[in-house]
Amino acid sequence: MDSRSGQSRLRLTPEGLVGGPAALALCEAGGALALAGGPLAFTHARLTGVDAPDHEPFSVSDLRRWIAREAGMGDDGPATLVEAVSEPRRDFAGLTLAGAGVRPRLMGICNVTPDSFSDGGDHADPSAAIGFAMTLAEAGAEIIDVGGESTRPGAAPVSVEAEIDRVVPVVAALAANGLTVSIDTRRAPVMRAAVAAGAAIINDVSALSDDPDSLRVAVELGVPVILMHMQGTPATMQDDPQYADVVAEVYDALAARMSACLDAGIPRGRIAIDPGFGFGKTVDHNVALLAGLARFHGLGCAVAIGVSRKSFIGALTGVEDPKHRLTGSIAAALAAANRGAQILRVHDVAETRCALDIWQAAIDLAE
Ligand code: 7PJ
Repeated sequence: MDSRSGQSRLRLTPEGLVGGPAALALCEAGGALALAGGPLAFTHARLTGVDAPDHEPFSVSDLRRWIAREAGMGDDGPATLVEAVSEPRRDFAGLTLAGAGVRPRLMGICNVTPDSFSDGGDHADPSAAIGFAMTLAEAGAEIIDVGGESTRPGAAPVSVEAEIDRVVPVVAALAANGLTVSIDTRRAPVMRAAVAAGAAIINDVSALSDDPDSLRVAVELGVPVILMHMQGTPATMQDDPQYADVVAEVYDALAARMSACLDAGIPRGRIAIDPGFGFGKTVDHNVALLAGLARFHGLGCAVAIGVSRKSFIGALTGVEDPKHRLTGSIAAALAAANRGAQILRVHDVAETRCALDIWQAAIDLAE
């Protein structure tokens, strides 16, 4: 099995993350390895899994020695895993994701729904949604994520036709204005209609598994995909989510979806993964995923996250109204940036961009 598709039993969590000139100097001196091609690098790694040696955490020099010792293991060995964590990510829908001076890309949320959990009904008609999305782009969103179906528990079902009618005029107008649009849908006919209207990315909260046609259609459409993890279905996913080890299980589930995509013909460079905050997860599960986010770079592709205004932010901060969860959402976005996430899906684009401006300035100046 190819450990880069995550099927190996080895897991590596980068630790000792540094950025900016310090990262470059440490990489040059051999004391750090680039994380997904930078801008961050890691000086240590925690290894888990049955094949992992028992002394940890490893320094990068320890890792090199171990790689040399296990050189015969082929794709199941540490060399392949370390390369997956470290090698530069490809451009995603024309966006550079790796290298010195690069920072996480902002994906602004534009729900064309009457009932999404934090902005339902705010811009349910196409012209309001188009105007809103244009303001997101001006504020710094490099991707606009257009969705026509609420996945919140208890949301009213929407027909495929209604979903297409909601999203297509918005996608078409935004694409005609030169914006990079992702279509947030689980349905193959919506993917097809949205890409025909100019969408450049498919963002599927079921990781191309809900609709039996979706994987085939995504291959045929040839656009990049975001594979998000969900336990259960939107209607019941929050009833009693269970994991023995949430980071390992979400990683394995995403690795399996990634293998399915690779086998079907979607190249790794056209895939991003997303642990799916709030989708069949308790507060503790979400926190563990945020803390352990760096491990997902072992899948060898871009990491996207959506934490904006979610209920675990409300639970951790005591802020009940989703629209008032900005501060917690920004802190969570920065925590993800500090772990090398390349795409941040957010409601509050202008505010998150300001936070990233400071994050980047602090990193680039760090000695
Ligand atoms: C996510 C999403 C997420 C990705 C939604 C909400 C619920 N797509 N679509 N990641 N969440 N990739 O906006 O809170 O976390 S819908």
